[in-house]
Amino acid sequence: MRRVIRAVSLALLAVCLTASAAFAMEIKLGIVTTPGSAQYIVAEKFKELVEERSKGDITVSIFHSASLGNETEILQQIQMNAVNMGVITLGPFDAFVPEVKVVNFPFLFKSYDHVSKILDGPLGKEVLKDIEKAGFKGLAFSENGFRNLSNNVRPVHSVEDVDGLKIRVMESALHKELWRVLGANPTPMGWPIYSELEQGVIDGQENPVSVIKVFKLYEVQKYLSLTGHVYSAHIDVANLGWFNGLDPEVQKMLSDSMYEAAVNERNWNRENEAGFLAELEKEGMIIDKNPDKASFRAKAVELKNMELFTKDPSTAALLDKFL
Ligand code: EAX
Repeated sequence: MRRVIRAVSLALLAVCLTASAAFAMEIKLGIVTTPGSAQYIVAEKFKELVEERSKGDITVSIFHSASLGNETEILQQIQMNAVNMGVITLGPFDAFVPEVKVVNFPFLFKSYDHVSKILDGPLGKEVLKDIEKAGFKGLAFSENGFRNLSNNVRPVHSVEDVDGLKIRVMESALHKELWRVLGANPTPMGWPIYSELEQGVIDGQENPVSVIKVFKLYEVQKYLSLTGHVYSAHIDVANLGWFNGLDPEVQKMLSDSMYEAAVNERNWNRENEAGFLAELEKEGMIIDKNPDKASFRAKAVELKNMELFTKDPSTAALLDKFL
């Protein structure tokens, strides 16, 4: 009898384990930055919402601090579904989907309100749809913010002051071309870049205030100019085939959760930007709060007529809609 009971309970246990395995799902999500960063704040909120709403059936594992490699490598892993999702800066994205570089066009957005209006509207949806061509499901836009130039050589007020500076840029043809047009010597590199700045391999870099603060770049950069030259978004993505294979209710829950996580992070960035800037000043950075943006814009606008935007008709058409 005892043997029978044992056999039955083992069978029951096996059924339970199979049933829970059928429901349980782990989502692997990759980012290149560390806890406290914008991407992490998106990932963390997404994890919280999804685990709560799925009542624990779905867990989200966040692989951060470039433990999976740089953003280009994370995107490749998402394409293969070795990683299911990511919060990826738009810079490295344009090698996979040329159209997305339109969002990084210099001086495209007037303000954060303008950004929300466009990226949450039909044009933003069009960009998210475009990335499906490369096997990505675009769920939402989150942000690093407006990018500003920092360097260790001299104060930069107008574009002439950029001349010859060795500036690290994201791994993106657009960013490389932009800094070439502005007169710099652009050097593409994946993130992180602290030690390259510290060792003087590069003179400067460009990033939003939140990134300069969170990654303590003020320790290795002296001059900051609030050029605001490019709005730096992240696209919050999933592997398209994996996502489409999920139950429609789960898809909706993941989309809604990612959108809420993105809006929550954008608000964090926007509410904290002035405070972060004050801290950079306190840390001793010499800040030009009112550089001659018009001089930057006059050169940057030339990009519109370059191959980068003219070669691919669909990218050119999308840029026209944005401008
Ligand atoms: O999110 O590579 C970059 O300059 C990004 O802005 C960085 O990953 C911080």
